[in-house]
Amino acid sequence: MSAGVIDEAVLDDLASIVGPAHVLSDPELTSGYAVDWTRRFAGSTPLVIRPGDTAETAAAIEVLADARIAVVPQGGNTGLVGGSVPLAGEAVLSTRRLDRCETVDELASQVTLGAGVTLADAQAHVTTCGLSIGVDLAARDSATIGGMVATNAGGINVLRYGAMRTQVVGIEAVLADGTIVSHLAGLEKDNTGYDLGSLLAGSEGTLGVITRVRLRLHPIQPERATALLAFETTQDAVTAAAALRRSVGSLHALEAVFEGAMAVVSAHLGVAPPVGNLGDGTGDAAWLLAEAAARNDPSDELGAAVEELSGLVVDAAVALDPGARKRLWAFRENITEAISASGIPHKLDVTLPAARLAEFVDGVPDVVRAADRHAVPLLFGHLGDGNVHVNVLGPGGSEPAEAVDGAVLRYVADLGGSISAEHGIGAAKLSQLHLNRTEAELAAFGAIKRALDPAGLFNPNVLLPPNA
Ligand code: FAD
Ligand code: 2HG
Ligand code: ZN
Repeated sequence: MSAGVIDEAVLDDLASIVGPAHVLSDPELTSGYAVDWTRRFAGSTPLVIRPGDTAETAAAIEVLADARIAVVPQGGNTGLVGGSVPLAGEAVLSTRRLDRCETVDELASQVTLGAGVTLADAQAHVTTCGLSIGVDLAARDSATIGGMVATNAGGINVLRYGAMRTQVVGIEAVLADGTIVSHLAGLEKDNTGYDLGSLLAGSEGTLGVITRVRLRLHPIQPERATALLAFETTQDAVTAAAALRRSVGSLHALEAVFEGAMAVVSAHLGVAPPVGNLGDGTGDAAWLLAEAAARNDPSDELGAAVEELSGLVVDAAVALDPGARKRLWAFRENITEAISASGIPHKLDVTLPAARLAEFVDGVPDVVRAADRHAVPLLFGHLGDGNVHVNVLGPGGSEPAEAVDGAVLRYVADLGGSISAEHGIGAAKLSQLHLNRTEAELAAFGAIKRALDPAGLFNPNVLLPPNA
């Protein structure tokens, strides 16, 4: 089912649909579509198709379906689980030309966007109406709205607005036989059967190509206060995070950086954190980055809550103006880039129940080292959501042993957590999905997949184990 050598007639048909400039087969032009952001996942493709609208997408998918050519939908290619690249010679359908931002519906506080619109462009588009997209993440300049729905992306504001699925009030998609399903009215109350938007959210390109999305928007909270808080132990940081969630009504983000990751990002930035004791990267120090956002200045509310933490916090730096806030955020937002500059990590993106969070953070380094004694775990994440990013590097920036992934994910499952908090399953965690999903659930997933994609042409090596 991989594309292999493509028949000339298929190429001609595709060129007549999307235009010859948007059917790429020269390896010099296609190779960038075949390697993921982390460089861990790389394949090859004989064909990249770049449709300009939904009708072109549908016609192109119909041609691929007739020729039984498997296809990987790709947006910004910032996914971190190997789901966006052709690992078995599939064709790639790039959504980047589906980049139309429709007029903001100010009465409904909603907007319909092409799947290929980047988050940054979407945000800029709705900001002019005093509104914002509820999901924000550091890959905003490249990640697309379609990709974010397909992965049910999380990011830094989930504790306030929920993840991407929560934002979706309408969807348009092309199914495996080229059928277009479109339900974009955006009615807040609409109980007319199955919710295809919810189903496609988190489907990772396995059920359809999302072409347009209608999102619910949120009033901009223009006044911001940001605090970087330093702690001596994980438990202190976890206890403080729970207290901030309870006491700060305007809490907008609550992120954590643990010592190893802080050491890497500080070295990358060439700046020491303004508070806390950064050791050699192997100690228990922890930092929380808390941001409050409201219509009126939330600094008193955040400041009072931080005062209440006096027994736990070692030191605190508070920033109010955009420049100072950006300098604090740099210690969190640049971690992924800093790690990538040091090597090719294995990325394990997990959620723990609140009661097991500190135990996990303190216990996981031993679990990693038991699987690969040279491996280095680097931890950070969206602590307000119980979401820890465990990045693991091998010696000299090499990849760690594969056994690390299974060991960490089994540990997560044993503690009652999820093996994927926000990045998805992709190709990276497919063989571990059974840790969180029962046989009955996997069978139901398989039945849905076969109903919507009977020939198994959409992203065949992603999310679902082969026997599901
Ligand atoms: P891609 O990488 O192109 O694709 C991802 C998956 O979606 C693939 O399985 C692909 O087949 C499928 N897909 C893409 N577009 C479509 C479509 N239109 N229809 C159907 N399927 C489609 N993620 C978070 O959740 N939270 C974060 O905080 C976060 N921060 C990040 C920071 C950095 C620096 C980087 C590099 C990544 C980060 N990510 C984060 C991961 C990534 O940005 C998200 O997964 C994002 O949603 C992917 O969007 P994309 O357009 O790049 O999708
Ligand atoms: C983040 O929260 C992203 O910064 C990326 O989800 C996490 O690099 C990672 O593992
Ligand atoms: Zn994240």
